[in-house]
Amino acid sequence: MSFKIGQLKIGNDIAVIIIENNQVYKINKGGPQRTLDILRDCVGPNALSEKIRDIKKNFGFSLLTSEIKDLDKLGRIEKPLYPPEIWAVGVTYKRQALEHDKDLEKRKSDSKGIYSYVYSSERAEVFFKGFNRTCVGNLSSLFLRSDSKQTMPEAEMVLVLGEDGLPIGYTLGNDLTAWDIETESPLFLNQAKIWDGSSSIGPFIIPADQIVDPYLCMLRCVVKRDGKEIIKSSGETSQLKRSIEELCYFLKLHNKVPCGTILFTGTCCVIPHNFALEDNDEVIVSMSQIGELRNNILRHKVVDKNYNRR
Ligand code: DO4
Ligand code: MG
Repeated sequence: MSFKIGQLKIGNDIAVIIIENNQVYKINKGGPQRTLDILRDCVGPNALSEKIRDIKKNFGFSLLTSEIKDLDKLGRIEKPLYPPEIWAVGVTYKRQALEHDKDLEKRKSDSKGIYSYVYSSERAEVFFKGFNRTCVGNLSSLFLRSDSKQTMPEAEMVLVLGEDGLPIGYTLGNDLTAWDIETESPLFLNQAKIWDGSSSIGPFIIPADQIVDPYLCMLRCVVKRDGKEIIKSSGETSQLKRSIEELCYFLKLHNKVPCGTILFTGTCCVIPHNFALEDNDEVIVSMSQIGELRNNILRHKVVDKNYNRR
């Protein structure tokens, strides 16, 4: 049995959905009503598949539709889970390290070479990427900061972590980055990475045992403007510099993240560094095993300054 897991809002209720081939099922009454409840206590790559099989045996599934393309007619596709914490690792792909450093040189930045340094260093770069509230799901809007003129998409494979902080599933993510803020000073990284609507995940979670080899996945990132493709980038996880266990090790080091935490693994889809997302663009992140994560782009309204500089 091979399947994906998601959440669908039907009226005021959230239902966990299981997608098998083209068919979408809902867990029957009495069963778990959130994916986070299913993930609890899961440890190891087979845990999520086994849990779903147990839930099917104990509560049963009901067919919602035999056509996955009709899913959004039945309700609103939610994030595949509401993550308690969102973390990310950065510069795990050489192309990204090189392009970032090249652009810093062009901008005559004082931070010359920092990305290549981090790419090769023993310590992985781990940064906080927010909470459930800063992250959106498939077909929801991602937001640009009003104080950034250059925000770029980052298409990434995302780990869904079990009780022991190792992956029990995978999903896709977009790690929006306010590149102009990040390049102004590395100390502005938090503002360059976290705001309301700064990341998306979805459309579904695939249990870890269904990804034959996580280092053999192809990701694509497309940006459409006025319906036309203006950016097209792709990359393979075979180019990931560090092992998945190594990334999780650095995240968990003296930092016990809760089950259901997600970890963005860095972007392999490098975007030209003069590119900036605009209002009403659409970003599509895809990987054949998981599907397509689509988000349109909106910009936050300017917030008046209610202070004077001392
Ligand atoms: O600080 C840099 C983060 C880079 C990043 O997010 C990535 O490589 O995906
Ligand atoms: Mg990233």
